[in-house]
Amino acid sequence: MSVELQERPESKAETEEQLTDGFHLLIDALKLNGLNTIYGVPGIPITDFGRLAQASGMRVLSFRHEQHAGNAAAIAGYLTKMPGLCLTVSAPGFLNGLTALANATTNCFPMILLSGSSEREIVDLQQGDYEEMDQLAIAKPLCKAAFRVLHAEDIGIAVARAIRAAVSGRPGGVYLDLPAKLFGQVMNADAGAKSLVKVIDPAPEQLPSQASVKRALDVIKSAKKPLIILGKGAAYAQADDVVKSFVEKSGIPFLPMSMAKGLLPDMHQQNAGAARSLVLKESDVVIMVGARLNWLLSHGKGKSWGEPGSKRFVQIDIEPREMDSNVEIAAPLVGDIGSCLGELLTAMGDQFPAAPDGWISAVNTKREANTAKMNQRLGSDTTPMDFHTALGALREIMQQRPDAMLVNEGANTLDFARSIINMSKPRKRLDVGTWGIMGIGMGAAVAAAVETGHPVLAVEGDSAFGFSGMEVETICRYNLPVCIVVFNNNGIYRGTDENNNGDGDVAPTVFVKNSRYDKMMEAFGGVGVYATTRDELTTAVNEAMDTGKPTLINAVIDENAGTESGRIGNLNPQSVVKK
Ligand code: ADP
Ligand code: TZD
Ligand code: MG
Repeated sequence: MSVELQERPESKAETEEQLTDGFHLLIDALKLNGLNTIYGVPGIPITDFGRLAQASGMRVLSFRHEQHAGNAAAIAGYLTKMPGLCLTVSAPGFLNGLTALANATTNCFPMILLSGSSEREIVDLQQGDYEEMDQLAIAKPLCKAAFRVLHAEDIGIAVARAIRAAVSGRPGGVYLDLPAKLFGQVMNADAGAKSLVKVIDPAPEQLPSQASVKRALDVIKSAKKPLIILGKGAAYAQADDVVKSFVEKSGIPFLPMSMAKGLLPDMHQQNAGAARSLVLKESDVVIMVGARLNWLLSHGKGKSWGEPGSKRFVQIDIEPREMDSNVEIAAPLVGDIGSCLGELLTAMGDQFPAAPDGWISAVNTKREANTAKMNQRLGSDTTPMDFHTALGALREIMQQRPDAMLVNEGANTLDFARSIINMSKPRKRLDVGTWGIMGIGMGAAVAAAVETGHPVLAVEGDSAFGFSGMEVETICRYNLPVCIVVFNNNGIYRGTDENNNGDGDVAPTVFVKNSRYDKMMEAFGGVGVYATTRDELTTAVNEAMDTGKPTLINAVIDENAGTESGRIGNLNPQSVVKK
């Protein structure tokens, strides 16, 4: 009897105790840190997590394939400076998301891949659990940091660590491993709330040393033919005013890397993009601002850079190990773009010597000549359209709609669009980035629409589009203002390759001729347009951008128009042995 009496008040207390669990703690931890959007694909063990997150007011966007959800998360990170979230199921879903995580890390975009995983005890003994895989070990070499959470009370600290790892220093991808059992773990709600961490100042300013500022300024002042190269790190930094002040106060010509286009308007008179070969070859001091001297800049050496030893580099980067990665850096400036350029501006004072006249006029002359040549080609109105006809039309549209977001992938479709379509505002151009990866298109388009609310124009090679094409259903489902233009030239680079071996197969680069990608969009209730002329293309894009309706325009492009590998044919080994 006495035992019974003692037990009763205890069990009453138990029923009154407010509880929380792993599901809710994770949602609360993310929301506490302002992370309110999840891109993912549901399934065991995270289905209920997605439902509960949505019920809690988070935006949960389901994709058809994790890679595209991951690409969306990466672009969300690039646009917001806070990690984009990608949610995947264990093993196969995790692996599908991993390409995006690795790509984000390579591009210095902050994202967190949250993946459900199977039970540690079974995985570690390799006893064949449902979707068994040692995900943490596999993720580690492909991202900036990887953590596993085994206890509900650690969720708060794990999310905090993941956020800091993603956005501090050089941004990148972070993996958070969430075993199925974690979600159902129950704990006292008050203790749970106390276990959450709101990250204070996740990406603190990083000031350069005064000595490095002085050294950089001395090098810049000594230049006769200075050049500034702006990279996507500078766009990411959101220090737009400081970048503009530095460029304009110095009067130095600048060259924007692909995704840095629009950081200063492409029409800016110091933009040396149209005189690229000249400025790379002739410059004597090159100021790198958030751009790496990787393959995209021929590693800072070789023929395109002129005489060996003719250059000195100033490099501004948040990652100290980037310095001297390919060539000697005469003046490394380690810190965030805003702080470094701010310090340089202060040190420049009011009496900063203007960039030498002869250099500026040589650059201007070259730029004007090349621009005039290009403008002539852009007026072209061929049917079937070639790249200049179709992109001439899109260039005009983008000029009239400076707030629109541009997504771009393909080979010729990418290279021509990059040089033809001017950008007027920062972080509007999203493309294949450091790896030249195909398949970012629809994920980037979804994130661009969701994160900015502006209309999105996705300019896609027909091959490039195919990598993420099924996500047109996602775009229709969420009714996003995305207009996709598929540059349909019947294949990879061009549609004219032939197979002569007699087996009846087409060549490896050729697709079904005259495909109707527009019908894919119609299948999900979007608008499909088949465009063969410049006028038809212009009308259809304008209508899509005005109405905001999900639209796919199949733009018929002359199958002879492209070249192998677009502008990077030099990287493409070709056999000289004919058999
Ligand atoms: P691009 O492809 O446009 O040339 P990269 O991706 O090669 O640009 O280079 C971007 C660089 O910017 C990286 O080296 C990265 O460390 C750096 N970076 C990123 N964010 C910042 C920042 N806030 N401040 C300074 N450097 C940054
Ligand atoms: N797979 C992945 C993931 N990334 C890649 N970059 C490639 C394959 C190889 N590749 C390119 O580099 S461009 C490209 C492929 C398949 C497609 C080019 O064809 P397209 O563009 O139709 O998209 P154009 O306009 O016909 O040149
Ligand atoms: Mg093509």
